[in-house]
Amino acid sequence: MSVSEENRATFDRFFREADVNNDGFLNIKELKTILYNIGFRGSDEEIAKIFVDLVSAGEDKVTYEQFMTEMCKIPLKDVKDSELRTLFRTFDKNGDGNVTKEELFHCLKEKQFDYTEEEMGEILAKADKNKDGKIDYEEFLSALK
Ligand SMILES: [Ca+2]
Ligand SMILES: [Ca+2]
Ligand SMILES: [Ca+2]
Repeated sequence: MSVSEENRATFDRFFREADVNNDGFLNIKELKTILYNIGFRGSDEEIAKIFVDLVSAGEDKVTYEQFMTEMCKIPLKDVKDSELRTLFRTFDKNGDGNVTKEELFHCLKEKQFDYTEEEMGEILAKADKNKDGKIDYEEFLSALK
């Protein structure tokens, strides 16, 4: 199993964003940031376990290649449904069950994703399968897969 091109681009972005000290490696704190970004809400112990799985024996940081190879083992679709719902709700500000363009833009900006208006439009268009201009929960789920 390999990371699809699309996921690779996403994880590449996550990696660069999470690598706050810019040394090209991820320490456990930086890994935690990534996992939170993809909606993982595990305990510190769970994160520590993932971290240990990722690093080579005796190392205390994750390389870019390890990260890319291993990320496919934490598929987004396996993140628990309740956690995805929580993530969905952070986008759906007014709680009506749909994420509008404005809500999506607002949330991505809030999360400091450096998307241009055009890129965000593309994300929305891609996720919005029934073309009603909004993302419902089902569309949200399939967009993450
Ligand atoms: Ca780092
Ligand atoms: Ca809404
Ligand atoms: Ca829709």
